[in-house]
Amino acid sequence: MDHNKLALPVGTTLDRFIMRKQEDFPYATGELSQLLRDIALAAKIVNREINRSGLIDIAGAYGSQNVQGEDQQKLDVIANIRFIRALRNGGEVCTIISEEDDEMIQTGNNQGKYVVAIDPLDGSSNIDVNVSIGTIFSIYRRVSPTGREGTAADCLQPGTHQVAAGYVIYGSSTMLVYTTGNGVNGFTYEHSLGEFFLSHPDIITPKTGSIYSINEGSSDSFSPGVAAFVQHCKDQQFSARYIGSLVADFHRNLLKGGIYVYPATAKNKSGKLRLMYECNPLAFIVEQAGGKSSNGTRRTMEIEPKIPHERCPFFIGSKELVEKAESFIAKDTEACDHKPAPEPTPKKAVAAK
Ligand code: AHM
Ligand code: MG
Repeated sequence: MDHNKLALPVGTTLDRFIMRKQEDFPYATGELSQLLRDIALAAKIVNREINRSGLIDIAGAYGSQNVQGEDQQKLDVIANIRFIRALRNGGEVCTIISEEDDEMIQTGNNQGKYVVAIDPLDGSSNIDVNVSIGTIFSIYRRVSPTGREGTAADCLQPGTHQVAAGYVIYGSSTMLVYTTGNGVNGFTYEHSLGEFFLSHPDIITPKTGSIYSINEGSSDSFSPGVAAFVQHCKDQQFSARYIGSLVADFHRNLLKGGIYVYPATAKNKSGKLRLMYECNPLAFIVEQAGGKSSNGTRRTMEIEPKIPHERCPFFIGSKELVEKAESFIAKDTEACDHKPAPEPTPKKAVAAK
């Protein structure tokens, strides 16, 4: 009897995977590895809180608004506390910027080499209705000298400077997906063992796809380029899939092929999503998986951030689809450039006295 069949191996845990990867870099100090483990620990705790949110009084509105004037859910606040606490206790991070906080958060670990940008719970308006939600994070090496608090320059680096990024999706199963710039790997949480196990090694996103994800409720205020791209998706008989929870929409498209778009609209003139907490980390992941991310005209990760809560239009997913969207936008821009300038309005004749 083959004993292995009686007890199948459980697979590679996230901890072991991180350790093995660290061994590839002989001079690595282990701090980044520890930081990723801190994030995974907080994710487990947040996962627990989310799972019991229907049973105890932590679903629903907290009664306050975040810095961007959006209603905070209780779980938004809880997730923010959990991640900040884990990062502070870990000691590797000097400064955090969070979608939920107005100001930079100094952890007191002035020797910490890293800064973290985090959206602790994205799509949280979906909590009450059992729709998948997520955490999105981005890790940068500080640029200021250690031994003092992190600075705005540490926190406002372009996405190309990320050393790691990832997300956690709290869905029908809970997964952590991350990159350190050497491919993308996904881990599924095994509740009974309390561990993330490698389930999606070396994720590669399809070059193209037939899913488009955009909130068409705002179509009246799409630019002509975006409207033409959406029409193109319909002409190709693509499937429209939009949950309204970025991590869930992104994760599906990453695995199946497709495009997620949050363009500029009348309500959100620069788009709704935040460059530092949502766009850059997912852009790093999608590029590492062979996909593409853009603001419609420019690579997301090359945008120089000016403020932590900066927003930008977002086109992300399969390379060919993002390029297609960009080409519709470029045609529209060209058409605008070639339109004759409007005739100046004639000045009213001043009545002679
Ligand atoms: P949040 O950070 O306040 O949760 O908002 C971000 C969410 C994304 O998860 C989602 O894709 C988008 O907002 C949905 O916005 P809309 O309802 O305008 O389509
Ligand atoms: Mg968010």
